[in-house]
Amino acid sequence: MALQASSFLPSAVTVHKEGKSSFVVKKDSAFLGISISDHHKSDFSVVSLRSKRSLAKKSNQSRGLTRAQTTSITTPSITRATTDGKKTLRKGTVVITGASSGLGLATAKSLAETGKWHVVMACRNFLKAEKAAKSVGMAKDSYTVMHLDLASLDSVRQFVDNFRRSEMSLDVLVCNAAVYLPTAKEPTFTAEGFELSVGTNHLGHFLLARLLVDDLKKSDYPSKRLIIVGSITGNTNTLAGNVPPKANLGDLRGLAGGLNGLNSSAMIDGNEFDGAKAYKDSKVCNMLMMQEFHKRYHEETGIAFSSLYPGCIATTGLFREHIPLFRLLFPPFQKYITKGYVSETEAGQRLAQVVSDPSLLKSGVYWSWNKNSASFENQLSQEASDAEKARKVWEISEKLVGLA
Ligand code: NDP
Ligand code: PMR
Repeated sequence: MALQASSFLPSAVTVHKEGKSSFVVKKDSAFLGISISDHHKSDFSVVSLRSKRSLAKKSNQSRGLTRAQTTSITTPSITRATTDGKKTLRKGTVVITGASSGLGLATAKSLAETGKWHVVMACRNFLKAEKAAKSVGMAKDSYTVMHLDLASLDSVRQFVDNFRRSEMSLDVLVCNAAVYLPTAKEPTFTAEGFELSVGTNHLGHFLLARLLVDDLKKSDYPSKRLIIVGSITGNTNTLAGNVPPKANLGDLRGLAGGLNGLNSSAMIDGNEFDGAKAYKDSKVCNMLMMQEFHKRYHEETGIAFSSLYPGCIATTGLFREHIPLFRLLFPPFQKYITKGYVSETEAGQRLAQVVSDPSLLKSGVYWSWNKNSASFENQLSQEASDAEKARKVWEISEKLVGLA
């Protein structure tokens, strides 16, 4: 039976025109968890979070949060001889953040079963990741779980140290992990005091990628890649990207202020906190950073930088914080009405393609897939392809994560 779009709209929905936005819905009771706010201008500056950071560091250490598995797997030379004397490419090593569920897990499985990849599952919950790998039947020697909590910059640095100590080569890095907090009324924060969605999805990955780009450079693998997962909902040149609250980084005053919710807003644009918007803004940052990496590093290093929209994987843990009604109706809505739905397995195959397919080696590209599941280079929205904004986000982020 076909589902009607109107059946998803709860009674609290008020549909009206306000400026450029087409409709508004009350936040807590809605299937569409949305809100709209104004843009106020004020002075801003990058705040020093050092004391907060060192406090967070001490408390993390005392709680033993930087647990990590180390491994003695070393990288063999670039080719290996087969029994018939032919030389084939050695196994590549791919690090995937958030590989304990959803897209990350499906990608890890897809790559591991080719026998051509060793997957480093960079996860905040060691046991969950280990169980997840087993549950999808990944062979024991096809993966290594290493602890990474992107909501702590100390943990990111610790992960990089542990990875380097393992002496594995880094051939591909996939920045996949994310949190989505659409029903949160108040912001929550990372160990360093950044709003959690942008802090995890953007800043944690930014530090990780900035540090690991040196390791990618050193790899002798012929097609080195750094992939940052983006999304349609961060692109306002699409229908999905026009569902309020829309992504909008504004003039970056909140980001410049440190997203701490104290002396600055928790939102990048400096406005009132909105969890759904914070996620979409973080995806814009992800797509902008991919382009800035491309600009700064591609020519010199040959690394291919790319982003993608894997399709609407409506069944993943990403929606765990959403209201039960949303979680119930979202998959059929995407399957039968928007037809944007893809299974976790299929989305995993798509991301695996971006990791290893020779035809998807172009750098600076945002990949999408059409109805026949063929990949194509997609257009980003104006904001998500704004080179000047990318440069500013990069520079502010460098300061926030302690790289500048
Ligand atoms: P899931 O919730 O299933 O996966 C997210 C992963 O991120 C989990 O493994 C989670 O770990 C991990 N994670 C969250 N916070 C942290 C942290 N602080 N440190 C380390 N890992 C963390 O969601 P999806 O698979 O759907 O999302 C994967 C990517 O796909 C995201 O980047 C998302 O934006 C993107 N995407 C998803 C779409 C969809 O329709 N689902 C559409 C477009 C893009 P844990 O298991 O411990 O919770
Ligand atoms: Mg959206 C072609 C239409 C399309 C697609 C591909 C998506 C993908 N969505 C579409 C349309 C619509 N959505 C429409 C018309 C509505 C209004 C009824 C709608 C609503 C909606 C909500 C409330 N959609 C959502 C939400 C979420 O909470 C999800 C979100 O924004 O998370 C940030 C979401 C999504 N829709 C998508 C995709 C891929 C999502 C998951 C978000 C992501 O990971 O970026």
